[in-house]
Amino acid sequence: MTEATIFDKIINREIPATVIYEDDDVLAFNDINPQAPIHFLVIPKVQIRTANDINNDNAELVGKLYVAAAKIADEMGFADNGFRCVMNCNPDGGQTVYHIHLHVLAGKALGWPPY
Ligand code: D5M
Repeated sequence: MTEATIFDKIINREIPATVIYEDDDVLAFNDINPQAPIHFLVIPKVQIRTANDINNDNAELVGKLYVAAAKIADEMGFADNGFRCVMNCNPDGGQTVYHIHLHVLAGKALGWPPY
C-alpha cells in the first residue's frame, strides 16, 4: 500500500488547486510555488512514487504526461518560444512529493545549469 500524498487530495478535489487540464489519465495544475512566469505540474491520476518506478507497464501513462504538456503548451501559446520539463527524483533530485510530476516551466528564457 503506497502512502497517499497531497496530490491525491488535489486529484480528489479535497484541497483546491488551479487545474488547467484534465483527462482520464492525467491532471495538470499550477505549482503553488512557481519558479518561472508559467509553472505547472502534470501528474498521473494513479500514484507512481518516483522516476525509479517508471517501467514498461506504466510507460504509456508516463508518456501521456508529455503529451499533455505539449498540448497545454500549444493551447497556452508558449510552444514555439519553448519550455522546460523536469521530473525530480528522490532527495538529491529535489523531490518533495512522492507522486511523480512533470514540472513544466515557461514564460522566459530559463537559465542552465539549474544550480
Ligand atoms: O516538486 C513538488 C512541487 O509541488 C513543488 O514545486 C511545490 C508543488 N506543490 C506542493 N503542494 C502543492 C499544492 N497544494 N498545489 C500546487 N503545487 C503544490 P518536487 O519536484 O517534488 O520538489
